Order: sequence, then structure tokens, then C-alpha cells
Amino acid sequence: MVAADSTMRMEPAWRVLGCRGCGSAIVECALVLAKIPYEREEADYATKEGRDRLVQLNPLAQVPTVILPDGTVMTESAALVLYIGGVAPELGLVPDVRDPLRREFLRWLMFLVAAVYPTFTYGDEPAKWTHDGEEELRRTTDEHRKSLWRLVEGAVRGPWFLGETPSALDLYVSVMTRWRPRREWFAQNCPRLYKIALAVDADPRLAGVWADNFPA
Ligand SMILES: N[C@@H](CCC(=O)N[C@@H](CS)C(=O)NCC(=O)O)C(=O)O
Repeated sequence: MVAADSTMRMEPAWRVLGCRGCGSAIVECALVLAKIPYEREEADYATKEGRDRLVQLNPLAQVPTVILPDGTVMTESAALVLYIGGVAPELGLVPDVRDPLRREFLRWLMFLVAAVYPTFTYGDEPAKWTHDGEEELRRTTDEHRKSLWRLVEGAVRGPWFLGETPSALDLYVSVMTRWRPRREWFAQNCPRLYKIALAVDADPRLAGVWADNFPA
């Protein structure tokens, strides 16, 4: 849980239903950088208790699922990142509408959530989707993901995804490169993404998010 800072507000904090090590960490990073206080609730979709809790708010029972201070429920990491970027535009998490980099930003944000993320949806628990091809589904989605990451690598301007200015894309890179095929593969095959991941990992503002999500 992240404590409220000196800009303490009267309304209840944002509530992030997240699962340790999951994509909810991306939204947590964005909230921390935007200095928006939030409460973190562990909701592990792999357990009955966690799924029951999530499904009350999100029919997909996925994380991130977020309850805003006025009670509105938001899901989908990209929607949340775009929204948080609008709440704290000065932060540059999301390039401004007049910034030509916004087009690249939107393209690759959607690529990450619409192309890369579903490889986990179908590959993480293949038994949900097939009864006689589980190994094959895991293998093919893992292989497909590698080819997608190579495309992403080709789009990185460096040193950050969009060049000189960090953005929310870098947060996705840091969190998603911790998942299969994991960091060592990125070091060998996608060095620009690997470098971004290490740079985001080292941001001291995010230390609490990493401690909650990826305890040593
Ligand atoms: N499109 C969603 C995907 C979220 C997602 O797949 N989250 C994973 C954890 S990293 C999850 O909840 N998986 C459980 C499931 O799909 O049943 C987003 O970008 O937020």
C-alpha cells in the first residue's frame, strides 16, 4: 500500500486491485509517478477468492481493476494509463495531442495490449482454452510473443522507447519483460528493450511498487 503524501485529499484514494507481479504494476507505477495516492488490494485471479472479488467489478476477472475515488470502476491498463496521463499531463507519461510522438505512442501502446498481452491470456493457462493441445498452445503463444517483441525492439528509438523523453511505454517494457521469455532473453535478443527495463527498474520513485510486486 502507498501512503498518501502531503497533497492529502479528502476523497477516498484510488483502489488498485492487483496481483503481485502482474500488469497491475504498470498502473501502480503510473499512479506513483503522477503522485496520485492509492490503496493496493491483492486480488489473485488464480484463486477462487481473488476471482470472486474481481468478477464483481470486472467480468473478465483480470487485473488491473481499479476503483476511482468517485466509485467508477476502470479496467484495461491502456485505458488507465491514458486516463492517468490526462490527470497529470505535466508528467509526460502520455505525449500531448500536439506532440507528433503521440502517434507512435498510441500505436505501440495498443500493440502491447492488443498483440503482446493476449499471448499470455491464451498461453498462461492453456487448459482454459484447449483439452488436447495445451503444450502446443503454450509453445506457439510463447514463440509468437518473441516475434512480436522483435518488432517492438525495432520501434524503440532509444534511450527510452520514444527517444529522449520517458513515457508510459517504458513502464510496460519494465514490467512485461519480467514475464516469459524473461529478462535474459531480452538481454540477448532485444538489447534496447532490456536497457529500458533496467533504467525503469532503477527509478527510485518506483522502489515501493517493485517491492510489492516482485519481492526478492
Ligand atoms: N487487456 C488487459 C489484460 C489484463 C490481463 O490479462 N491481466 C492478467 C494478469 S497480468 C490477468 O488478469 N490474467 C487473468 C486472466 O486473464 O484470466 C489490460 O491491458 O489490462
